[in-house]
Amino acid sequence: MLTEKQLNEIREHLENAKNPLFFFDNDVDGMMSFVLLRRMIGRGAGFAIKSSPELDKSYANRIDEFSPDYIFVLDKPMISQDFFRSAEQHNIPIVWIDHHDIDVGKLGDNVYYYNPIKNKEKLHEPISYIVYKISRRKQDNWISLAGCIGDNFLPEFISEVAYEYPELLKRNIKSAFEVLYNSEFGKIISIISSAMKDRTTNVVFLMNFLFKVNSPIDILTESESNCRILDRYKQINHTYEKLLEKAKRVARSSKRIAFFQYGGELSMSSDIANELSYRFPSKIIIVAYVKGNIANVSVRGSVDVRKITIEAIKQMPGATGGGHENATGAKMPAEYLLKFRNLFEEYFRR
Ligand SMILES: [Mn+2]
Repeated sequence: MLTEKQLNEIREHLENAKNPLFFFDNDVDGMMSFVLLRRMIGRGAGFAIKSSPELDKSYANRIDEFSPDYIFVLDKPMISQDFFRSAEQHNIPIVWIDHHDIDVGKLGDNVYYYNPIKNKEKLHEPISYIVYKISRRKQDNWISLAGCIGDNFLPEFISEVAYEYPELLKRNIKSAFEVLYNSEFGKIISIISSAMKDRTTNVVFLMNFLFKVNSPIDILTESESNCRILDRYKQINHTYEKLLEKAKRVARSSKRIAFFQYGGELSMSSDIANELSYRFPSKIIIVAYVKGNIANVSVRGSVDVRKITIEAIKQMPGATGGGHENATGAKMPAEYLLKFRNLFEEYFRR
């Protein structure tokens, strides 16, 4: 966690900022982090960053467009040199709050970098957790919770939210996945996530809705103000449920390794892989989304799957990948997919 001193510094930056510009990671944790700060100070525009892993120079145009006096970057591990240069030229401080374990190198005098992993206790709480400790707005605890669950993290204040909304959350929930797949509250994360994959105008609509919304129930209950968001969710969720059914059938009939491949317009491999790993905890899950001759693969397992993922991509020209011990991702020419699968089969037969 950040220290109280660091939290105070960030509060001070936020107070000083009269016209802040926010950039945040394109996921639920990133979005909720921005929403929490926006609700706290009531000003500032925000953009989800779609370039990965870096906040790239295309976003520097936003600096000219908005002439901010402060830039806040949330949940993003890297910022391009062009972006830094543009902020420096305009003399704009950058407050950068991240939780990825990465070496950012030497930063300019105008950059204030905060990362809990650099502190004594090397924890990497989601940014929406940290930002909630900054805003201290109790009424927003559920917004922070949604961001945390999106990052597979169970915060201690879940009991408060469960107490306030017993119809959405049971007491004694044991894991973030349990919230996601086994509670009404979990739907909120899927709703936000699917809305973020929508056209820009609809993402703006979502943000404006979240600036004002009073309770999680207002997200889940269909009304004039959120029907656009819920329609999108229903459409994506329909596709998701159909794919998941197929994937579950595959997982049920497979031994150690469940391999599921699909195509179509929407990439959902990490979502499907996560849910399969929750429903089949003893199996190693490989989900591949194939489009044209590229395969996007998500791997999950309760054993170390990173080692074999990295070993495998080394044998495949043009493949990239990596991640955490129990969750990895890889991108490869589709022709290697069978080889990738076979390497896992062989490795875990040993
Ligand atoms: Mn993120």
